Amino acid sequence: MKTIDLRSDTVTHPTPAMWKAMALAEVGDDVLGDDPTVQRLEALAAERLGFEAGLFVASGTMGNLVALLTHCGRGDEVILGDKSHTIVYEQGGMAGMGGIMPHTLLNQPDGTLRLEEIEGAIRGDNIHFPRTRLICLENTHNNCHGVPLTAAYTAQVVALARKHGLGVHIDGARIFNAAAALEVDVRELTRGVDSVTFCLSKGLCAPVGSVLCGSEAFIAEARRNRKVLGGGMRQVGILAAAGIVALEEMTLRLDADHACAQCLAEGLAAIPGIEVAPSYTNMIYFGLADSVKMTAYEVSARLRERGVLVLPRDARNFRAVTHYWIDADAVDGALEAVRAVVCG
Ligand code: TLP
Repeated sequence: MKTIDLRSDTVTHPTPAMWKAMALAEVGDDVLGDDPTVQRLEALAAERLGFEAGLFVASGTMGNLVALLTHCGRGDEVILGDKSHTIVYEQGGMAGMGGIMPHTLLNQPDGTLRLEEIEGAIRGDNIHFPRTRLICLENTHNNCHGVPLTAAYTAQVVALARKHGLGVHIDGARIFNAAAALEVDVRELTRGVDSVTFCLSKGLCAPVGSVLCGSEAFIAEARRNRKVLGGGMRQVGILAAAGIVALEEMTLRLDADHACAQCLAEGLAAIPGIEVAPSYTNMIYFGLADSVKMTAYEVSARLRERGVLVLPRDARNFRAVTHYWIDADAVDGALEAVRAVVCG
């Protein structure tokens, strides 16, 4: 039985072109600055996103943490969304590792933070207050159904940040999905911001890694912070080689994942007992109607028996994510399994 794994785009295995690139990668000691493949990836990533420099990191979580540690000192405050990955799924690393204080604002359903609420959250110069240093956005916004944030919105946040002397960081784990969905060059979505982390190991299929991009000076400091977290890797060009393929080839095909997500969302919506939220990129959030007496955990266990993996989010709701290894047949297979389990 072939498994149809829709739990996340993080489950993607390397493509044949990546295996080949990894086998042939030229490597060196990257902590000593000697790995030509890592240097190529970092330069390519910086160029693609419109920054001076890039830093290969082990994961999206590490990229975000390194960015926050580089922007902020102990006691400084960061404004970010209450549904952001950084606040929900990164162990409070900014506080634990950096003594940085999160100031959360409500994420709107479209993934944004209200501009007036951002402005209201910025601290004045007062001996009692922490110093506001940074605003963090997430694009696409995972917990807001994978919605992309527009270039126009980002520009407004950047203008606000400039007015108050703050930095802007984007958790762009899936920023190439956002660019594909909005039909813009990814640079439109990063224009004016100080740093971006994007992931190679999600929809772009590389086995490991993310890249943090910023100015030369910012990345030099970020390199120190990566080292103290144990993220200085040696002959890591083996992994960077897959990242280069991810950037050069896999960023060009994300529309196909979004089209599959639409098919899956439409098919799910047609199944009695299933309620589907709007889907914008490669994520489908769906739930069980009251008429279904099983919990989402029971449904997902029964789907697993049929070789279909989805992520239950709570007792009534699921997430499914499309990616390179999910084609039209896999979508049909998943729909057939959901129909069989939910409708009996
Ligand atoms: N997201 C994972 C889980 O952690 C939830 C997933 O399956 O979606 N930013 C965003 C927006 C993310 O979605 C993720 C991973 C990360 C950062 C962290 O990346 P990694 O897993 O590489 O540390």
